[in-house]
Amino acid sequence: MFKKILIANRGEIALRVIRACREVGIKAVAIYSEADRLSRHVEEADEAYCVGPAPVASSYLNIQKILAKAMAAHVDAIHPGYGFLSENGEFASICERYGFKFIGPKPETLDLTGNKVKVRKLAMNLGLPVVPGSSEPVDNVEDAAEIAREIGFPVLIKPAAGGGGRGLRTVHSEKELKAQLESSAREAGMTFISAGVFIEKYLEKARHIEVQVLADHYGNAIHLGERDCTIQRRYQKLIEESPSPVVDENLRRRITEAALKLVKGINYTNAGTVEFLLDQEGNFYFIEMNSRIQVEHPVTELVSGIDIVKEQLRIAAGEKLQYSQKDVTLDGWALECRINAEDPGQNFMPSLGTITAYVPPGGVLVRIDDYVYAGYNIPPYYDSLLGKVVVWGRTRNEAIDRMKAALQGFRIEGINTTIPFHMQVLNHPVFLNGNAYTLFTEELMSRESVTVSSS
Ligand code: MV4
Repeated sequence: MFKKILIANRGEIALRVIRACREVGIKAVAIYSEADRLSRHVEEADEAYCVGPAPVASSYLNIQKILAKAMAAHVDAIHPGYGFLSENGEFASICERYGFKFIGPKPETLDLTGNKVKVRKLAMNLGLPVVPGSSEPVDNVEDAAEIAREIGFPVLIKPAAGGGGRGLRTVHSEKELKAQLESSAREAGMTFISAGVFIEKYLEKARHIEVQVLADHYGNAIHLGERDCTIQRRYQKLIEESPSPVVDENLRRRITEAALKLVKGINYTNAGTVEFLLDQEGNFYFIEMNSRIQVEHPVTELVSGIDIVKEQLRIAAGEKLQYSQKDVTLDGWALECRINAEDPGQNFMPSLGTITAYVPPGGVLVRIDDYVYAGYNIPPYYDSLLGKVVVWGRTRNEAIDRMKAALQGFRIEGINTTIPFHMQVLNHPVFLNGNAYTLFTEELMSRESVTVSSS
């Protein structure tokens, strides 16, 4: 096992990785930007190094600086967390070239899964169901129109290298196609379409179901069941749960089998997530693979009892998976609510400033993954996630009641958070009945206004 690793991240995930390191007996080295000197990940790490000014390009994305600190600290490996450099194949390969294990998949795997057209084609060839659409990148309006006519409108334009919903465009008729192709390419950072987009049938009222996997360097791959991440707003997940209220034993067997087929087909190693859409007829379709630890990993940890970050460390250190599929038992129900510094009453606008009071809830089977404290000033440079409340219940209803009680007891003053939004969803019949779908959040927010209170 490693003796010392560097965590190339900040916020709650940096703390999460530090905790896993402590448990395994690894020394944890933090990096931080000038805006993060007072962050808890800096205080909790065994050592910490400043990597530059607040903007991410000068700090958390500054490969030169990060590697210089890794060398200075004599670490064995680098954990990238999520976001930032976590799925950057070039970073992974530079780490290895400098003699640091990258705690993630091989660089070639990152290059493959980072290209949604390539991974879609590979999934198709492996026999996974994919959403009807283009099997090659589309670089002109004529080809786009032909595909769209074939699969029927509405269609969704997706950038091959996109992420976080960037550049996604729904198109309802042929006359919108040209403008939306150009607008998608522009938002994805391309000056023209340049073979960087593809087209899928737009599945209305779909659910987002993803399968957590673990795969070692000896050909062993297992799944830890599914997560349901249907409650999103503008492609930002807000509530996640495991299991999914709409997945039965039969569907779980088929969707996890498909996920493992892809994992084995691409010789994946590391923890990973295979994303699917589930339509209202119960058909599932592969959409993409995330080759990193994800924000919502705790719901899977609570139903499986497996520490996914610890498994990442073991896999990267060259250990064999300690569990076979039959050793994995999924028990009960877990629910996660993301606490963002945003104002749901103001279209989820970022809420900046100083947190004047901060008392997170505790209680039976309530887990808080956070990084802020009373007096903490939220910098404007990074994402708005302050932390996550994750609960376990024997049943979905017990988990929901536990979550509501926990959120009621969460005291955050000085800024606005997504807590009032969560309370509204947790009381909404569509969520309670397990009937949420793609646009549920947007529709909910336009129909009913969220009453904002600061507790
Ligand atoms: C889709 C889709 C409908 N049809 N693809 C969401 C995140 C990003 N990875 C892709 N996403 C979607 N892709 C096709 N062909 C709808 C979404 C989607 C979504 C899906 C399930 C639940 C909530 C959602 C919110 C926004 C977009």
